[in-house]
Amino acid sequence: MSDRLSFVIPTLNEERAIGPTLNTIPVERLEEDGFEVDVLVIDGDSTDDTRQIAKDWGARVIIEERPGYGRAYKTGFQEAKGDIIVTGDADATYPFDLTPELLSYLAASSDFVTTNRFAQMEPDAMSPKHQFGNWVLSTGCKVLFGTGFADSQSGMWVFKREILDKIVLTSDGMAFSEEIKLEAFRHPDVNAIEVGIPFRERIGEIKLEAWQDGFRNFAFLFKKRLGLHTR
Ligand SMILES: Nc1nc2c(ncn2[C@@H]2O[C@H](COP(=O)(O)OP(=O)(O)OP(=O)(O)O)[C@@H](O)[C@H]2O)c(=O)[nH]1
Ligand SMILES: [Mg+2]
Repeated sequence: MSDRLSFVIPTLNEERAIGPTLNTIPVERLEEDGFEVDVLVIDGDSTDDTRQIAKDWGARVIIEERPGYGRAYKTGFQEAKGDIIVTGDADATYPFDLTPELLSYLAASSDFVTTNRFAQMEPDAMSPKHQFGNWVLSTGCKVLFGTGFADSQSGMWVFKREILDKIVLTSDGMAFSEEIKLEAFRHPDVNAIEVGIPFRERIGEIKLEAWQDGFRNFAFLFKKRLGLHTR
């Protein structure tokens, strides 16, 4: 396995959470394991201290003022130099401390690992409304595409960079999360799996707009199924 690892983390006004999030990346442990670690923060139009806090921590801060979660990731993936990419929100919810364990799936034979937050979710980590929305979208993925994953909206993925040459990512919004999973799971040359992780309560304000994003995500699934999505 190669030894360059890029963390790609999108931020929009996460001044309370970005520090605690970055602090959970086990940089020393990963370096001991032979990885060169590169941490990228892809900042949207933050008006708070997010960028400064990330810079002070030692992250490479890239400004992507075009709006959208998916847009931030597309820019981040272009900038990431690692042969392996690890993603997650800047809200202290995802267990970056478990990166070494997640990497072991790539060493075994997987190319793309997505995570299932329902496996070990803290009480209050996700509202019943969001859990229901996630269930609807995960079921939509199964019905429309025949692919099975439990958590279509999880934002923590660990994957080999080379898969980006095989899959097509079009969404600029929150639907990016289900799109990358659908692309990876449906590609015949990509070995994709889902594994359970702990999921913690968010620090700071959620950016997801439940009804609007939920509806857009659902519409995205139909368009993708009909081949109407565009690059
Ligand atoms: N650069 C950039 N980052 C964004 C944008 N919108 C959201 N983010 C970041 O993307 C991550 C996901 O947003 P969240 O608000 O946590 O939404 P979510 O994770 O889908 O919702 P939960 O699953 O309930 O946590 C966070 O780190 C946000 O700061 C954006 O337009 N631009
Ligand atoms: Mg989040």
